[in-house]
Amino acid sequence: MAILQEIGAGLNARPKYINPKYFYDEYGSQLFDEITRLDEYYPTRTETFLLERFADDIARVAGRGRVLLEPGAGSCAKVRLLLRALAPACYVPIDISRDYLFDAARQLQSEFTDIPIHPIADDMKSSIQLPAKLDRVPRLVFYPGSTIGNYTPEQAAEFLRHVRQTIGDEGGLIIGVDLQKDPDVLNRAYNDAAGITAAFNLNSLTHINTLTGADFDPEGFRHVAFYNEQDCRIEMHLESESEQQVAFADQLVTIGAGERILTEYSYKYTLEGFAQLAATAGLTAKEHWIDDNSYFSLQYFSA
Ligand code: AVI
Repeated sequence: MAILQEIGAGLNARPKYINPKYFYDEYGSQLFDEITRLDEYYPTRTETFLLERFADDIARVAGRGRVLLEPGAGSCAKVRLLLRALAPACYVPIDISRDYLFDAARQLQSEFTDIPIHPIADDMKSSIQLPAKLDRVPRLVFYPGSTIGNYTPEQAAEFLRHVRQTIGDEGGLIIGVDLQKDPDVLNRAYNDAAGITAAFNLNSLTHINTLTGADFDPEGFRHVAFYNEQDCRIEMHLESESEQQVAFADQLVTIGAGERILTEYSYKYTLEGFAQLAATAGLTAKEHWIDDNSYFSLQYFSA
């Protein structure tokens, strides 16, 4: 079973790791929602402000009447702030959670009756098949939330290459990218006083227990998050309080006292650094929008 193999490989690696996708069962998604409303967690609030404030300018630069594709669209929340301004020929939200995606798309369609919405349940790795009449309409990819920050730079470059392939020679990309800043601001954002991020991190163990029948005891672990200044990334780990053995699949995994399981990277970029990365994928930086604190950016790239 692929999932047992994937998680098992991480638990047997040195250092141990768990893929951040395991944060997101139903409870984890609720916790993430709570994170986005925390005082300390500036990214969502700041990006929302930028989308509201600059929607018309973004549409002027990125172009109206395009086919708008959103990988990992989920609840399609942020695109609402751009749809009127962009007036796309068609909006194509893409997500692997089929039921959730189709519900969100149906709701959106009832609010934006004049914009055709064509949800696709996929992981964005395969090529996108659209109605033939849209073949010649330039494509625009929308990738908000600094989700790109959760990829290593190599994975990010691979994703951007895929975007470049998807949009062809006439297309563009609007992307939300979190910026490098005072490490205190970053450390606070991932170590909130209410402990929501800690609960979110620990929930990956409960989720893995449910999926695989493992017997992780979340109380035996502590949330650790810090900004690694050298690599310009937040690292989240789960640190074992004591030496313990966890039953996983047909093995017993030993986790030493103080040993950490890596659960997430969240890379922070400079505008120049991200433009360079995108250039390796054949994307050209055209415009960006940032808040007064220079905390977060929306960036537009063309093919
Ligand atoms: C989803 N992603 C952009 C979030 C981030 O900030 O890297 C996930 C997150 N992890 C802890 N808090 C939020």
